[in-house]
Amino acid sequence: MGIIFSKLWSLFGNEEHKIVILGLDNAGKTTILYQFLMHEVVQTSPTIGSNVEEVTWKNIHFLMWDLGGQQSLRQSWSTYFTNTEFVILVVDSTDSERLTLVKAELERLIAHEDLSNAAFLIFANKQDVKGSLTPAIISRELNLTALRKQRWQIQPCCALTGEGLYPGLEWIVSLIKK
Ligand SMILES: Nc1nc2c(ncn2[C@@H]2O[C@H](COP(=O)(O)OP(=O)(O)OP(=O)(O)O)[C@@H](O)[C@H]2O)c(=O)[nH]1
Ligand SMILES: [Mg+2]
Repeated sequence: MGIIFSKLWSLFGNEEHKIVILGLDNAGKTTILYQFLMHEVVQTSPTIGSNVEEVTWKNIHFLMWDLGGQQSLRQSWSTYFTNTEFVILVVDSTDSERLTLVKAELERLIAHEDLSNAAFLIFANKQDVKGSLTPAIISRELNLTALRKQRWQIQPCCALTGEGLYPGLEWIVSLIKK
């Protein structure tokens, strides 16, 4: 009965799905959040704390939390993890020097018990910049294929034009509809 009710509830589009948007500072998280919300590029400054917005797409409601990515703020990411269904990990594809740091953060995330059932969408952002790392290289450097516990997908994108963002969200929708 509970399952039937929750299926019906989600069919009528009343359910809200929690997404946390994570990644190092300057990766493009806030830019992505406001592309989803307003379909435009907003002027950002480094996020201190968080931004949260309700985004509706294809009649599915998302609660999107965008957290500040500076080193001193990453410690407090975990306070946002309860009930998180999806993690969007935003990678700056022009920042090859800090990929090992991204890998270390990802390892911390996948090991966190509150995220053990979450699915991970990795945005390889800033693909508009010439010479940016390809999704294949980022996958390899982050060792994504070793990720077995959680479902994951990597998606190239450009937050400035919005290209690639909705194919990423579509993957999330496909998991919700399963
Ligand atoms: N060229 C290019 N620049 C981008 C892209 N996405 C974001 N940026 C720029 O990258 C800078 C940082 O973007 P933010 O969205 O503020 O980054 P953030 O991940 O929220 O950073 P923190 O809040 O410090 O964690 C801004 O100048 C954006 O305009 C992109 O796809 N391509
Ligand atoms: Mg930000």
